[in-house]
Amino acid sequence: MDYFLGLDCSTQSLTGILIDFNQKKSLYTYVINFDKELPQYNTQNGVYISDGGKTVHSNPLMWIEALDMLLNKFVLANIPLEQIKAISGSGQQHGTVYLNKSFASILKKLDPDKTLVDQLTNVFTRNTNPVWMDSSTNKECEEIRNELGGMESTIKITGSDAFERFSGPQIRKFFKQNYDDYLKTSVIHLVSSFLSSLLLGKNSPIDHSDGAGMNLMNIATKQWDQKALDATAPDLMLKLPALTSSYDVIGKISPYFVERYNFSPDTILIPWSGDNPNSLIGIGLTKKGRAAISLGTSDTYFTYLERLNLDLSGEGHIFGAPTGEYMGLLCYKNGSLAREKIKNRFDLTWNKFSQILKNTPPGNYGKIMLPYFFPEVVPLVLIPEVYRFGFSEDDLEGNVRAVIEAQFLSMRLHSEWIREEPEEIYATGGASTNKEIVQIAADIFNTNIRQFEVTDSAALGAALRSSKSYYDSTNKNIDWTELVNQYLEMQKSIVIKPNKNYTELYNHMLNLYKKCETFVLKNGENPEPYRKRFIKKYFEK
Ligand code: ADP
Ligand code: XUL
Repeated sequence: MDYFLGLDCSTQSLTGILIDFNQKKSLYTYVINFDKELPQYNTQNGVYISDGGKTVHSNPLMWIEALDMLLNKFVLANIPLEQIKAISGSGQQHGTVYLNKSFASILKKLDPDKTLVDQLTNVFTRNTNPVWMDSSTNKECEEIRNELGGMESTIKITGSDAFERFSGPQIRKFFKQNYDDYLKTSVIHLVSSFLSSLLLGKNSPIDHSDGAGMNLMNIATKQWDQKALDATAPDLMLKLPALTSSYDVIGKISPYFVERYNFSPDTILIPWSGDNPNSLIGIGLTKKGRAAISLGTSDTYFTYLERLNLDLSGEGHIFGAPTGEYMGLLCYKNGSLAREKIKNRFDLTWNKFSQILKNTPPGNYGKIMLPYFFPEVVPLVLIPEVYRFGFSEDDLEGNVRAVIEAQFLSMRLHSEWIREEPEEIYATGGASTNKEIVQIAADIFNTNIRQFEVTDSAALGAALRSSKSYYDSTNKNIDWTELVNQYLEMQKSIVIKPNKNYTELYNHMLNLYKKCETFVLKNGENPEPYRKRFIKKYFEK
């Protein structure tokens, strides 16, 4: 039996998917929701938000406890963990975990009679740690960018401009504000490499794909970049784990898991990676011509890239692809949580929300929203504020349609640099199950959107990555595209087609949206006359 396990520690939950590669199906999936199942940590949507929304942290002990809980669920469900050949995982990107020197020695001698959380309480030099939603490091970004010779040069070195949520600026802030604790830190992990270390029983390397989201790795050589490290914090090289390919075998599972959960001691481990790189594999983007939208806590738009293609305008990112090449990505902070703000404001269910989308017209009578409920990454908005053109915050139907149209108009507008007009866009993440939302995306992009039954593409991608490395290690080489196609072709999917009647309307609305954005963020001309013409053309017949 060729069983593989993929884990995914995302913003709001920890998911485990066990797949049977021979039968090409997922045998068991379990999700631990942090707020609901670990209420003692008092998180909201998996995080702690303070400082007017700028500082966003999570709790690494909560993730550790979730891992114990998840594996217990697998045991209770009589899942034959001893049959698993290989494991990999996925973590929300950019978040950093700060550990003291006891971490490695404690991992080496974990007692299988005790929980992980009981043994790892004192290994941190920071009790809570910044995650991708944090935008409190604007100053540090500026300092790093200047030190590296400006935005273009920062992008050329690290694959992205210096971004508030990226690990380097976050590490710099910690070094500046908590110097003593920085000195006590012997290793700084990403969420992915931190959890990977638990399974491995020692410090795990960081994989090239997730490492690219730190502003510390040289995007061309895939090594730590000494200039970027020096621009960030002193002696940082000594505190960072090694870098490795996403598909390397990094070792075998630690005896703790063998004894406590009955894993086979031969289970091999593949480095964990970021959720977006894992999703790239989980929905099968292993060659050119397709793009994906992931509608999770964050919304992302991403695509596989055969070669390095930098966005010198500074909005997009280049990460590694787990296949060894690259991926281009745009990230929106105002994803599901922004949609939920409107849903909760009017006390709706998702069903009712969808009904409203169905019953309101594309173009929304010219009502435009700039949905910055939280600080935004694309375009950069540090102080959250929602702007409405032509309607009020009490307009139920107007708000529901406006938030969804705004999200996809913005995505279409800002993804031009990587778009290459995909033949099809694949959708994944929690909100991709919502047909009405996906229909609006298809109409705005004027492209077919494929919706999969499996929405946990990050966990599935991790499981598929582990299968690829396992087969490589047994000399049963299967090419990446063949491997993902073999598995994914067996999964159910439906295609949502764009309604061509709205192509022209959305082309106009895209310009209108751009004018509204430029007006608010760059002191552009007042969009009102253009908006009036739009209304006249489409709604006053
Ligand atoms: P993450 O992996 O980032 O934690 P998920 O991909 O699991 O997030 O997505 C979780 C989100 O999916 C929830 O916050 C919720 O808003 C959204 N969601 C779930 N069901 C629906 C639905 N039917 N329509 C729209 N959004 C939904
Ligand atoms: C990507 C990003 C988010 C996180 C959480 O750059 O910040 O997508 O990975 O999902």
